[in-house]
Amino acid sequence: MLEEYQHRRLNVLTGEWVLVSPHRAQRPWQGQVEPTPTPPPASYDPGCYLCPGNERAGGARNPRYGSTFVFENDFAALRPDTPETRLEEDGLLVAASERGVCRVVCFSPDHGLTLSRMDLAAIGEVVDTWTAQFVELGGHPDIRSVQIFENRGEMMGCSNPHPHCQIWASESVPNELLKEVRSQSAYAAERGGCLLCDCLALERRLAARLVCANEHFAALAPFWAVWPFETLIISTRHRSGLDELSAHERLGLADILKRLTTRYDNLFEAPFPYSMGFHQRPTDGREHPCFHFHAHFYPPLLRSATVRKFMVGFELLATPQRDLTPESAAARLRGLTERHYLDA
Ligand code: H2U
Ligand code: ZN
Repeated sequence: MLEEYQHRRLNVLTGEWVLVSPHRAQRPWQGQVEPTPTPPPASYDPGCYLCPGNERAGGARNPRYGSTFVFENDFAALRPDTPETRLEEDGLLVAASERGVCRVVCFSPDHGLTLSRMDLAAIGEVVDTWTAQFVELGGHPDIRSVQIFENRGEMMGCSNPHPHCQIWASESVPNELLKEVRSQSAYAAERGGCLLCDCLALERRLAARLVCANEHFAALAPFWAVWPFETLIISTRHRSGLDELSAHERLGLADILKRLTTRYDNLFEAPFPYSMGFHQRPTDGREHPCFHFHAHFYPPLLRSATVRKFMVGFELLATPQRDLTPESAAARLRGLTERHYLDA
C-alpha cells in the first residue's frame, strides 16, 4: 500500500509529518539542472584557506598540520563574549543574547580527499577530534549544545572542497535538538524504553530500510525521511554522546561513515553533496538518560548528480513531501558496492 498510494508518515523523533507520494516519482523534469559535479581537486591548493601552511581569509596562517586541525572560525556566528540581554515586548517581540563558540575542523591535510576516500585510521582520528571537541566545549558552563556538522559540495553551501566540518557550540539548545530531546523524553515516559533503541530493533527485524551496518552502528533510511536519500546512523548500544563511545565504537563510527559516504558517491558516480551532523545530548548539566546518539545525512540530490530536490511551495508552506519512498532509496543504496568508484 505504502509503495503505491500517497500517505503521510510521522517523524517520531520530531513529531512532524511528511507527505509521501510514490506515484509522482515519474514526472518529467524541465527545471533547474545543477552544474556537473567537479572531479576531486589536487592534494594541495596554494589558494585554499584550509590547506597546511596557507594563510586564511582572517589573516592567520595554518600550521603544517599532519592529520586533523581545529581552529576558531574567523567569521564566527557565535562568540563567547556577547553581553547578556533580554527583550520582551508584550510577549510579541522576544529576543535574548546568545553566546557560543564556532570552530572549523580540517579532516586531513590532503585537499583532494573526502571522508569516503580517507583511510579508516584517518577517519578514526577525525572521530577522536570530534569527541575531544564535544568534551571540551560541552564542559563549559555556558554551552548547552555542541553541534558538529559537515556541509559537503557547493550545492549545500560548502565554501571549499578541502575536507572539513564546522562546530557551533551554543548557549541555548537549538530547535532540532530540542524537538528530539522532547520526543525521546516523552517516549521514555510513556513506554519506558528508548525511542531509537526500539526503532533500531524494529528496523533490523524488518530490514527494508537498512543500508549497511557493523557491530556498533547501523545506517538506514528512516521511515519518515524527507530528503530523497536521507539516512540516519544509529549506535547499536544506547549512548548519549561521542564521549560515551568506547575505542571500538569510535572505530565502528569511522567505518560506517566511510561505507555510507562511499555508497553515496557511487550512487551517481560523482561527489555526493550533503549536510550531515551529529545529535548528542544537550550539555546543560542535566541527565539525559533517554537521549540516543545518532547522525543525520540530508543530501539534496534526487534523480541524478545534477537534479536536486527543492523545499518550496507546499513543503515550505505546509508539509515536506517526497516522491521516492525511503524503502526504494534504501534498496538503491544497499545495492551499491562499498568500493569507491574512483578507486575501482
Ligand atoms: P563551510 O564550507 O561549511 O562554509 O565552512 C567553512 C567555514 O570556514 C566558514 O564557516 C570559515 C567560514 O566562516 N572560514 C574561516 O574561519 N577562515 C577563513 O579564512 C575562511 C573561512
Ligand atoms: Zn585545501
